[in-house]
Amino acid sequence: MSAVETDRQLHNDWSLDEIRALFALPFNDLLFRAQTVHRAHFDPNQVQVSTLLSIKTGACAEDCAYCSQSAKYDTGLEREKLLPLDEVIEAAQAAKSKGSTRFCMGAAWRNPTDRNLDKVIDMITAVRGLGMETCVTLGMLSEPQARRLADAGLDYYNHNLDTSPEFYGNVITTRTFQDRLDTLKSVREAGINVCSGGILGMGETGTDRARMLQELANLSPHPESVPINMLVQVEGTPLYGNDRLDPLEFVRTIAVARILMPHSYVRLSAGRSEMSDETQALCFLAGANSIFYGDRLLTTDNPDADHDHALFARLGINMQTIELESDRQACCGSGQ
Ligand code: SAM
Ligand code: DTB
Ligand code: SF4
Repeated sequence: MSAVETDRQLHNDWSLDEIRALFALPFNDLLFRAQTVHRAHFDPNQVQVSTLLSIKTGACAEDCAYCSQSAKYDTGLEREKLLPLDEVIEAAQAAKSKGSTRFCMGAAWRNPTDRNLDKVIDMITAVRGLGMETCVTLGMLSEPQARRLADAGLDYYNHNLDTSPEFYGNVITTRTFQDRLDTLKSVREAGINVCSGGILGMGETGTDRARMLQELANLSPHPESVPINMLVQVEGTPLYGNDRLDPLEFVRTIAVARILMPHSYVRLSAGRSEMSDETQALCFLAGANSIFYGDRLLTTDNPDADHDHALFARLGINMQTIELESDRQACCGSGQ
């Protein structure tokens, strides 16, 4: 594929048929194409690493059928109030000392109150002060709240579409797909980088996976970061005991995301603890270039740092250090 052909693909009007045609390619053809797109825009042997911390855990009013933190399901999870600032700083320092460049703070809220937001802003300021990038995921945001986070210097806001608009009602009934798009719009308009993706393995069809990617890829501009999660089945949630998704279908979804959103970081997110090293290697070949790093996600396990170091060494992958905007422009142009 020529560079011109690769660049022509940076658009926001992908049709479902085009996306389904990508999914239908022979596996090797799809991975070759994804890797070609990946190499045109990124160092293929570099992976960005982010560390998660749950800053407020459990007792959430929403009914997301995958989630350990919904008050609607008995998952045995211990609830925790908003963490004190010093505990957050300590966790961020530990993540930084292990090589993480971005610290992502997640709260089990439907939406933050303005008082909660004051406290989260103190956390953002402190973590930035350590020289790390910041990301928060706090649920729905109003426009003024998004502007306050932008003023605090927040780098990324994570808010996932989770699945296709058609399958969405099977997973969440307490907020709509449109609510999610509205939050993403507020985040984008405030000038914060958008992190948005979804979950696979919830019982959705292949068409649902294609539709979810279509919704993400037709956001303009594309989300800077696209987390693709494999469902972590949590006992007590409605999705516990679902049939598992074929790992190769997960790899295909990563590859299609890479082709549709060539400049975005595609994150191999939740589910790595239950994935073989070989499946993860295929995800990197398919164009994933970011992971959550550290032995905990929000409430569930993630591979420990030693395991990830060993895997990266076997694959010859480097962990990305914080990239300066001037380097990015020199390497890859200004993006979209
Ligand atoms: N409460 C906020 C919200 O939902 O917007 C932020 C935290 S929430 C845990 C962030 C995202 O994590 C969800 O949108 C979902 O995509 C992902 N997630 C949560 N539980 C998961 C699970 N069991 N398996 C895979 N992904 C999960
Ligand atoms: C995302 O897409 N995945 C992360 C992050 N954004 C906030 C969360 C994964 C959570 C997995 C289940 C848990 O640990 O509770
Ligand atoms: Fe609450 Fe977020 Fe879990 Fe949904 S995903 S139940 S909003 S913490």
